Amino acid sequence: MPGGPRRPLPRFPRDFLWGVSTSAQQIEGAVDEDGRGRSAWDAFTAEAGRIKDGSDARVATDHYHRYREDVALLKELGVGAYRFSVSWPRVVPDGSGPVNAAGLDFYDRLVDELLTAGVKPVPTLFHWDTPQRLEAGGGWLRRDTAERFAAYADAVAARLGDRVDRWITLNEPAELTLLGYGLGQHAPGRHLVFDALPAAHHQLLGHGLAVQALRARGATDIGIANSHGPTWPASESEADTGAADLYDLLLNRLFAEPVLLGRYPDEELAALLPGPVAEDLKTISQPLDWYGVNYYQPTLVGAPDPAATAPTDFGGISLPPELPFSPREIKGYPRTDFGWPVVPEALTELLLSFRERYGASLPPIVITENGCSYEGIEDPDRIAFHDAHIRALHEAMSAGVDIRGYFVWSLMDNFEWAEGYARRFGLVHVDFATLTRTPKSSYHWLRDALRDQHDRRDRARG
Ligand code: GBH
Repeated sequence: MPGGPRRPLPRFPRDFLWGVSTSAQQIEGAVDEDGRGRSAWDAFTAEAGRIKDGSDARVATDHYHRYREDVALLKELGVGAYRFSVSWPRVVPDGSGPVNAAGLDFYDRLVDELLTAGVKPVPTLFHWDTPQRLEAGGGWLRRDTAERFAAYADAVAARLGDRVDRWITLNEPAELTLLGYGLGQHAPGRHLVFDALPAAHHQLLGHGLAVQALRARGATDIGIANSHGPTWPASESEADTGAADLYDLLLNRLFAEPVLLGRYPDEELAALLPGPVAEDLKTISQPLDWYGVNYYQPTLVGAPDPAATAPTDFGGISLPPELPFSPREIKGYPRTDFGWPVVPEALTELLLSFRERYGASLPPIVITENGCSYEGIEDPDRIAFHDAHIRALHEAMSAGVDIRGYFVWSLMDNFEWAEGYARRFGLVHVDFATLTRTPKSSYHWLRDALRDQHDRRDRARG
């Protein structure tokens, strides 16, 4: 496909929302400016050996100072929406207590700049940057963090709610629970394995309380961004299908079902969770206006090797041998530079399975992230990746799944968490020495594809 002529994308509905995504900790930099408090990631990156290239996010892409240039790139790209995240410690430096007006000023300027450019702002209230003050006291392992999160959500909505109508509460609570509290690969670097589960419940509770806070401020268009992918059993054996079911339960159903169905997928598991869980589930399951899915790849899962004693590397993540499942390499598909398999048809499979699993309880879906890491400003593989995934999504729509938007991760290369700056997911290249932005071929491809959607629509209207 790279290099050759490309078939035009299928036609999408007029109001289908095309966008790109970023997150505060990954792009903003300016971590000490205008009264921002420290985040758990600031603390984590300061610990030796946590980040593969030894880097930190003190400057990142310097978006805090260069947001005008970045909004100009969004405008030229022609996307209808921009998903960014608000930094909790920038707005409430200690996580609770006084609101930092200067921190809110930044998002105020950003939102105005976006609206002037004709791009819809879609803020995410939390993308993993817990205020360090709260983290030091236990972070999401504590119930009151959920209440503090809702108070922060209220402060953001009070300031931006006159111009923002679409909100996202949380980004991928599954990843923060697993990687941050379970396996210690992300901030806060805790290695609690199954004792990390309270962090999942408290994030979900925080989501529900934030929905209430946003609605009380008049918001009418609220979703969550959960990470999901199909789980494939390594074989038909009982051991492998059992391990795959457990993986699916922990990474997919544990986060979808409380939100969509108002229950946990497993009673034994629910019994491990702290607090008045049944009561909390009512808060967690308030109807959403849409459901955000971050999709990257399917996972092939088998039973653990009983002889294994050393951790195994899996897509950059080190998995301890004591886990009751073991992800396996998916063969027969191309891979990104990160080593992740490229399986667009698994996106169709995922979307169809969501409709099957959740039926009438499923609100319209928005793909809030999909992306890949490749080197280079000439990036035909990234073009092929998005082209194929957009077609896969369209296929699910043709089969009747209600999907309302597609957001590319990411607008620009950025701080890729434990990988540092080594993995590049951007449509725009960032030279981290000079902070120069250069649109990649994929940026031009998406711009042309979006123009083509508009042109065909205009022609159709005659
Ligand atoms: C997202 O998480 C984050 O929201 C975003 O901040 C981040 O920058 C972006 O993705 C890119 O990483 O070994 O082949 O099974 C992504 C969640 C979970 C996706 C682990 C990849 C493992 C790949 N990721 N998964 S594989």
